[in-house]
Parts: sequence; C-alpha cells; structure tokens
Amino acid sequence: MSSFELIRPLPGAAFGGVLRHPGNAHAAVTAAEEQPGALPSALAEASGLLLMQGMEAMADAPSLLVRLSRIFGPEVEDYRNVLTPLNMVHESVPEIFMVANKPPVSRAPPRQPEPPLTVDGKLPVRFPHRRGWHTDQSYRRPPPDISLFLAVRPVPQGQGQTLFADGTAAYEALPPSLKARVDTLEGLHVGSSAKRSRDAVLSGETPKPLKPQQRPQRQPVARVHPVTGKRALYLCEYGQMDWLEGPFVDMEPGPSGDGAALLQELMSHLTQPQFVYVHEWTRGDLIVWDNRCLVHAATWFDAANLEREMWRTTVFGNPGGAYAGERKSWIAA
Ligand SMILES: O=C(O)CCC(=O)C(=O)O
Ligand SMILES: [Fe+2]
Repeated sequence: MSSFELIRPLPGAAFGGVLRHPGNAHAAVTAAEEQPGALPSALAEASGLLLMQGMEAMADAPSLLVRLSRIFGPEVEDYRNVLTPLNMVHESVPEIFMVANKPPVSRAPPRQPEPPLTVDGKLPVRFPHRRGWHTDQSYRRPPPDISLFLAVRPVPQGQGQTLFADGTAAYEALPPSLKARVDTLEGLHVGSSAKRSRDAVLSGETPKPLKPQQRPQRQPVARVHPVTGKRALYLCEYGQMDWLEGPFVDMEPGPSGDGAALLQELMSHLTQPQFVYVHEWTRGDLIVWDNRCLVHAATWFDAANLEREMWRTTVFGNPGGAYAGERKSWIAA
C-alpha cells in the first residue's frame, strides 16, 4: 500500500497535483525512501508539478530536503561547484540554494508588471506582460532535471507567488506547421552574467569575453522527456537566451530579427492562462517541478516591508538521450 495519494490537477489549473503524504516532513521523507519509485511516478503523472504541504519541519532539519531530492534523480547539485556566490548557499548544507531578500542573500524580487493587473483585474501571467519566465539553468548542457522549492518564510498571499506553465500541453496545442518548425529548432541559452540578455544587447553593453564554461548552450526547443517520452516546449525569454547570436540557431539573430519574433510568439503561446498554475505560498509548502517540461516565473512582493525566504535544490543526471555521454559544460575542463 502506498503512503502517498496524488490529487490531480492543482486547484485552478489543468495540470499538476497535490501529493498527500504521511503527516510531517520526517514521516514523508522516510516513506518516500521506503518506496523510491512512488514520488518520481507521481511527478510524471502530474505533468511535472507536485505540491507537498506541511513540510515545515524541514526548516529545522535541512538535510531532509536533500534526502527528499535524492529520490528524484542521480545527482543533487552542490552549489559550491557551480560558481554560485557563496552568500546564496545555505551555510551548512551546500546543496541548498537560498532565494531570500534579507542578508546575506539580499536578492530583490522581480519588478511588478506594467500595468500591475490585467484588464479584467487578474494577476498577469502571459508573456510579455509577465516577464521572467525561465527553466532553471538551461545555460548548461546537460541541463538539470528537477528543482525542489521549500517555503521557509513566504510572504502573505497575493504577492511573491510562483507561476508555472505546462510545456507539454502548450507543445501539443501548437498549430501543426509551428510544431513541425520547432521539432528541429534549437535555442541558444546563456546565463545573465554573460551580458548577452536582450536588455544587455539593446543597451549596447560590450559582451564579456566568456570562459568556456560560460558559453551559450544549444537546447532543443521541443524537448523529449526521458520518462514520459512526450515533447515539451523548452525555452526561456529575454534574460536567459543569447540575444547576440540567438535566440535561435540558424535564424536571424538579435532583438529585432526573425528569431526574436518567433520567440515572442512561442513564449506568449506557452504562458497563456490555460497552461499556467499560480502558486500562493504557505509556510511548509514544498513544490517539486520538472524543468524538462515546465517553465516558471517569480512575482513581485513588497520587499521593503516583508521578508521572504525559500530554499531550492536541483536534481540532475537524467536529461534524456539527446545529451548522452556529454561532459558537463559548466565545469572547467
Ligand atoms: O522565487 C521564486 O518564486 C522562484 C525563484 C526561481 O525561479 C528559482 O529559484 O528557480
Ligand atoms: Fe527558477
């Protein structure tokens, strides 16, 4: 008998699920370790998005988050190995990346969309009204599989949400001609430190000479999921694509090229409200998301008056056959 029950979909969305579990974080992690296939199959069944509630005990026992992460794949990122500034890494558990607005992390929230609400008074989700959509660390090859995100100190509901868009459903809903086009297309992804984002290129910043491990990386736009075999749109937008030579390989580059127009079309298709789930955080919520088939975006919160602290781990090692045998692009040779 499984100790877990998957309730699908997530409220207000067409995908995702709530994973009911035995009580608290200690019991849930122990049960997950006893049935190691249960959580990965629930994740696949829920199209790559799982919510586990009541995990607040992890905040006092951070290694529980790492134990739970190991169930989802072969390797859990040690953030000391990926050139992450150390102020963003948990002081005693280096597998935990801290997303927080208080020192020592001091990361500011994204700006509010302009205007802050849609014409019908809703939270904007669709690109380009909503900015910041991405899939984690797509600037590396092979890219990571899964992220786990724990609300240690969320802000009150109505701000500081995380948005998720279902790349599998969005791919399936593409018109046949566009589907055929993206099936062979590659995107060019790059980290923000390379100064090749759309904003950097538009402001005429001189691109930085790149170390080999910072170079833009090609990724399939229609990525085949190694577990489900389904294709999903795999893309980012202004901040995490290479706007100098990309955003797409073998298309006219730059912010006003044909590639830019296609990216605009694909990202606004992918982030339509029918493909999006908006998560309002409660302390102790843990969300597991599959970066291979979903994109996500953070939203604004009132950082002058509120503190928000979230912990993230990254699981990798099962990127799919297209990456077989590759060495890690982000580690210096
Ligand atoms: O702060 C959030 O809601 C999401 C941050 C994010 O994109 C991440 O940690 O990968
Ligand atoms: Fe992210």
